[in-house]
Amino acid sequence: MTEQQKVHPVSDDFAANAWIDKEKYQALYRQSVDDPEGFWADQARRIDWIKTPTRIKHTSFDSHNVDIRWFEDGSLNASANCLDRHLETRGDQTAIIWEGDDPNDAKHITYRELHARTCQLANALKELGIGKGDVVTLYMPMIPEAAVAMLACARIGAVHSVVFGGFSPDAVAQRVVGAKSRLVITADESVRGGKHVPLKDNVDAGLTRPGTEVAEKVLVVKRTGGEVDWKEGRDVWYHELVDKQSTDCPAEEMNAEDPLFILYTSGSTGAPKGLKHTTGGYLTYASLTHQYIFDYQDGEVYWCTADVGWVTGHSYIVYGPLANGATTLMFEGVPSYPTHGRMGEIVDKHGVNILYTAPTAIRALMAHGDSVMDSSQRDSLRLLGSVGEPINPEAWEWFYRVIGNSRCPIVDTWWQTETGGILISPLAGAVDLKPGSATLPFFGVIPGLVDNEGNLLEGATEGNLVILDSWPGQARTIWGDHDRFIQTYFSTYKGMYFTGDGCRRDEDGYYWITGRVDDVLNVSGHRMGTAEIESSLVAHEAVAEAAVVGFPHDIKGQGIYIYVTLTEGVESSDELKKELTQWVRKDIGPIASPDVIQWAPGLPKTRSGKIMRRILRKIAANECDGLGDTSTLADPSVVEELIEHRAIR
Ligand code: 6R9
Repeated sequence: MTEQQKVHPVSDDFAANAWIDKEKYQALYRQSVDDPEGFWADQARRIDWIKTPTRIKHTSFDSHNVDIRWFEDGSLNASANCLDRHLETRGDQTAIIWEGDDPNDAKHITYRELHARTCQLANALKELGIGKGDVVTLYMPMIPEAAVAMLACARIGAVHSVVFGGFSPDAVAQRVVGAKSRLVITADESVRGGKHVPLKDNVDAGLTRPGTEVAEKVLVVKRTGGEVDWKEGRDVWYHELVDKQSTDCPAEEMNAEDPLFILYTSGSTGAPKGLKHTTGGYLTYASLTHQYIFDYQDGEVYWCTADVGWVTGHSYIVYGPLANGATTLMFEGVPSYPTHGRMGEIVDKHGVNILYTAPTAIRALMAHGDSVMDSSQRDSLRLLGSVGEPINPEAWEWFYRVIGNSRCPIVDTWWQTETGGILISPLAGAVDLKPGSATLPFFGVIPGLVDNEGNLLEGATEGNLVILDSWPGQARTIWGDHDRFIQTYFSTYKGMYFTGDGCRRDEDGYYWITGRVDDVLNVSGHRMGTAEIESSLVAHEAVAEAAVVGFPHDIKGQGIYIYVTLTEGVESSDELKKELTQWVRKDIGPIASPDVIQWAPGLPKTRSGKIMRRILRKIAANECDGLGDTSTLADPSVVEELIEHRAIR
């Protein structure tokens, strides 16, 4: 039997205690698609509403008028749902376990403390003049203050826009300008793998760019005590302003469709786009998926290894778990520090029951052999999860056997920044697992596969993954650019949400995501647009033209392969390669570091001047035999030249 055919059936023991078993899954899924209004009206009761919604679903994917509203006459506050409503029943329970980069650094924060700290920051934000509808940019380490900042914004109706702490000053600037953000919250430095990253310096550098004057204040958490420059009148120490505030702050009443946050993500063209998520539908969906997909049981310790800078951190470190009164673990560091056994050691130290991580992390550990897990037992684990990119069956089996001691089901969860929460995933008590498949849709989700003309395909087949109707967690628009939202997601295939992913469906109706079919790369689970990297490169004076493609990479999933045509008169050299590598790292961030740069005297183009990426992808993957039809090329000899000088790995 090949790995792909292997099935791990639902364990009876697991199903007996799970929230959802086979029967319940079938019945609820049916109801969710036959009667979405009734289903979601029921599910919305998990949330504390100030005004209970009566209008449940008002959604249209019509490309002339994309309009998505859920629970639109309801009102609530997300922070009150994550904090206040737990105070009576679980005020003294740990809400956040914080594990520092240094293994000797850890903290437990109860719901009562988290509530108090959130109120204090919320009051401080008000003192800084921030109120309902204002956008606050967070550029923070993985410290509890990051969650506090998100919740404090939500409490007063401000909209947070989190920028991943690994991004560059320019990325911060771009997002501050794009969202007209009035305040930036950051820290002096972050600490990862023993190294310090100068977050405040990066903010300072970013805020020299034109248009960033909108950011009137910068609130700075003292994390390391490292030296920082100070701009009087603009910069404020977090502890000086926040510690003196009252621990009481009423939660603002928000309409269900008021924005909760913006999160920027990469697409196939142009600059990153800020997806807008709203309050009622997002929170309902994050909370429901967290409970059922991770089968979260009261009192368990749950750990998602993502960063709050990504959507996974929003939905499954902060909002989903806290809305459910869970104990959520937040890890500041990296899984390889101080040793490769760290992940397992954290599981033992805090008695983690549910571990949600990424294939790239699993493959990195796997490369060190089974013995990397010798320093831990991991007996507390009950369920494992994977997210961010397709998980290859070998990595799946290793995750299952070595990390999970062959005891724990794995949920391979497919979703996107745009979807707000998980759309395709097994429920471990209900769905037999096939390594490498995200299996079946969650409640209310109707996936479809279409050919390139947009015809819906039936049965076992392969095609482009679309979603046929709305779900409450869906992004409502691109901040400030609804036309781009429609153009990007609803015009390729009329009347359907296009995910950008390719997918196969097997004879059991299981979905197997095959990866992006657009010009988006997925490097170590991080999304990146080839266009972003290209526009960074051509801004360098030595570069006349650049084309970026992905290639298969053992650990990262995809690596970044760059073809560069130099400006007339510029000599190629290894130094120049290093310089271009640094250029991109500085411009976008270290996650965009090129793996391979190849000098290209010319790029393969059609007669109309379009770069034929298909050919560049093949050459990068060392698949030079099956290049397919090159007859439409303006100059086919370019291809020979590129093959001859390709970077052999
Ligand atoms: C949550 C998140 C979204 C893209 C998505 C797809 C890939 C995510 C996956 C997966 C296969 C999975 N992706 N989960 N591919 N199997 N379980 O990662 O959001 O950063 O927006 O990336 O990631 O290609 O389109 P985001």
